[in-house]
Amino acid sequence: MSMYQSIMRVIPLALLLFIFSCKQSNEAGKTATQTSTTANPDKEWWKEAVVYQIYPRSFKDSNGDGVGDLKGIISKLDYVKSLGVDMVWLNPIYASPNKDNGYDISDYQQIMKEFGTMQDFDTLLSGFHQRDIKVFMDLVVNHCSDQHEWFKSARSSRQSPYYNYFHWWPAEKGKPPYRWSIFDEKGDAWEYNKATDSYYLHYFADAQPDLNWENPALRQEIYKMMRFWLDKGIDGFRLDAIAFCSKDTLWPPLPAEYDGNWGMYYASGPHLHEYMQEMNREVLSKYDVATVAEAMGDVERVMKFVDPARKELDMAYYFEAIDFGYLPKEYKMPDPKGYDFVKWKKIYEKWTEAFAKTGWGTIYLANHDQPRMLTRWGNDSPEFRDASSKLLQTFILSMRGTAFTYFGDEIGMSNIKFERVEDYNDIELLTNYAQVKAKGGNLKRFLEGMKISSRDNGRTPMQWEGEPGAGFTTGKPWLKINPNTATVNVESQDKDPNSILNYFRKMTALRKSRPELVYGDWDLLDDENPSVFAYTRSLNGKKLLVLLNFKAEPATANTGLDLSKAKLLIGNYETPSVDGKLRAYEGVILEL
Ligand code: TEU
Ligand code: CA
Repeated sequence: MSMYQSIMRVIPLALLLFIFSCKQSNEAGKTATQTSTTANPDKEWWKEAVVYQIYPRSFKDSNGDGVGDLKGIISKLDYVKSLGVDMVWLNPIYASPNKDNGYDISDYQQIMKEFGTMQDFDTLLSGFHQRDIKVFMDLVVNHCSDQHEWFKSARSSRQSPYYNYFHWWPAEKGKPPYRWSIFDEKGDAWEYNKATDSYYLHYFADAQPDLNWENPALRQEIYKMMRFWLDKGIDGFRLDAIAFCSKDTLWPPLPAEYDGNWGMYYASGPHLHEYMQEMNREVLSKYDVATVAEAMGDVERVMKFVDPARKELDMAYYFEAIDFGYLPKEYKMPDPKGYDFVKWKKIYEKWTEAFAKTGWGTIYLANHDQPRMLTRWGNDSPEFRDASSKLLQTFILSMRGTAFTYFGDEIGMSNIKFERVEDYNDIELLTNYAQVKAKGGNLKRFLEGMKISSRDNGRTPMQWEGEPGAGFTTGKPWLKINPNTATVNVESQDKDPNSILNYFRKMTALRKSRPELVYGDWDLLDDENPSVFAYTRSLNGKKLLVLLNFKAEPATANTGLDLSKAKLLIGNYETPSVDGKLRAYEGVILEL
């Protein structure tokens, strides 16, 4: 059959489906008006997708050098498929000196040597596609590496054609106006460069010079590079730190109103959204792909990226919930009193309602910048590892927004909790450690806090098997493996029908089979309950009730709903509760 013939066969079917789905969503519209979050979004594959994030350095090492690689991922394609996920987000795999593990790119069109070759990449991409799994790449274009050819040339002379690919402050004008840096020991985002007698800007480490988006030639280079990957057939991008890309190049003094919250100022660049619209017009709109923005900022700022009328990006992830519960003005220091659960729920309520009106959000409890979700939001003691891991999965996969799962969370991996600073690799941790040290601060207290919050907790290698190399490597792993791999690993959980892993698989299947969990209205119930997160998901006259006890003591959900005829869809205990009385970390989804 020719391409033309097969298209002609598919069109009538597609039309029928289209008419049917319009009818359905009209009906959805009718029920939706009864509730506060009027959810009647257009259907899109990326709204329905369950995303699995792979940190390639830590997933699977194929050649014994202790570093995960593309061939390693290729050997686990069937495993990824078995999870029931639809999309994979790969952290950066481009050439990089790895000052920030791939977030410092020296060549956007080459694969990092340790990870493999472009041929490996092509095999990986087609392997995922054969299994109906889409692939998102990380697009890191707020900055590159100081080893990128552009920067090497730029820093050699003010006459370099690449000089204006970066931001410079000429030394003859004196010291540059203060800019805060996230990964700089002195906290200073300007670094002096002798050959040009000028300072370059780096919001992150000095090895990560910021690219000058105000320069149209630079933007065209980026678009060209994006087309290179899109033409290979990738399915979308996660846009790293994208909110920071536009800068006010008059470099006014940092506005006092943002004191201590410079990130919010950085996320307010004057031409940010013009650039997003240009990128959409010139690149993204020409492909059937989706995007997710790492969007710093408040609701108003974040919505601008995803309001479909603006034609920018598709989904955003926000930070307010994930950064909750730390002491103010300190780097990720957990509040010893714990976090205010009722307030945390209200943060989700605020964002979920905002995304019900405009655009589309994401739900995640961990990623490569976060500790393990089990330790931070659940309970990693042996007694509660199982129940609380399953509880958190139930949460992610029943909230409204595209669900993101971080590799290893499907088996309940937990923080490694390093004792010594020498065990850490992460530039963010090492920078903050140096800052505390320089100020004569309490290093012991700092390291205690980091056992809960540091990024390396989420970067230890995947636990495939019980033996010391965890089935991850036959060599010395680049970051220590959590010794609990002896009991927490894929091999043993795969065989156990009641394992965390198999619960995850049931949960992804449930999300697929119940459109309420994707498109349904979301309503928070029993708002002030200090233990239970309770909400409904309703669509087309059907209503699901999700009850999640986030605490180690039993708790009762007072939703006011009649549960007498409730039907159990899933629960994380062997005999799940159907009456609203929940055991420690118990979670259930009921159909009303
Ligand atoms: O993170 C952006 C960012 O602003 C980080 O400061 C992040 O919020 C922080 O690490 C949380 O602890 C992105 C990437 O996700 C991160 O891995 C990179 O290090 C960073 O950009 C620089 O590229
Ligand atoms: Ca390797």
